[in-house]
Amino acid sequence: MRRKLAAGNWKMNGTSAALAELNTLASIHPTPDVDILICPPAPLLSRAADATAQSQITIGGQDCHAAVSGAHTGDTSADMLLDAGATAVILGHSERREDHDERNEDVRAKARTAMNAGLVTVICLGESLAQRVAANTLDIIAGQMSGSIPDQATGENLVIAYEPIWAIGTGMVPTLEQIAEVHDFIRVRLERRFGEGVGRSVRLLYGGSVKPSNAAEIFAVPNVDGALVGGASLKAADFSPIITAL
Ligand code: G2H
Repeated sequence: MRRKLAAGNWKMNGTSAALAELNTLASIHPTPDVDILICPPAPLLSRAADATAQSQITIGGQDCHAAVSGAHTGDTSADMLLDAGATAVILGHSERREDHDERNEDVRAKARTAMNAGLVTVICLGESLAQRVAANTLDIIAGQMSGSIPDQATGENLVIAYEPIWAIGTGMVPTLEQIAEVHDFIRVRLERRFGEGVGRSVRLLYGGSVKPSNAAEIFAVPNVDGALVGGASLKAADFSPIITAL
């Protein structure tokens, strides 16, 4: 049985004042029956970990470098994330793929390093609107899966987030049938590559304009094990009903 996961991606939002939202979230959900992961900006990580230390909320990074350490100005290593109190890291988000030209092989190298360090990796996949319109969605997802997911993936160290690029921060959400089609496709390919045991244990999140108003219907879709939530994770008042809907 896969445990549900509500993951919040704060992106480049929030300063120390935002940590109060974590206290509020923890007080609303003292004993959640789902996993809750918040990924704040890197400078907030250790204070976010401190703020949630007495709660069930876990903390994650939004990226890490493929190298273990070295001359990489401005970058953050997997070990640094762990040291700051993170237990997970988002990798290959479409904003990183676009803004930083991250290719599948870059994501795979980062994931390998993060898994070796002991982090849970939330690897993001998703098609552009042009790819969707051209009926290339499943081919794109297949290529991203084989290119971005390392061979050492397990049900414990891998979470996949399906995030259609055209649905991110736009308010546009795919139909439930479109979400189901892609999640089923990802599940089948995981089982084929890693075997049924691992393939069935990897959690599949949907991401892209998840809100309190649409969370329940998305969570009812087969093979949706939770959500990666951006804008609606910034305020406890918005994220809490999404957690409850899981
Ligand atoms: C997709 C998502 C979080 P939002 O990027 O990763 O953002 O919920 O704001 O669309």
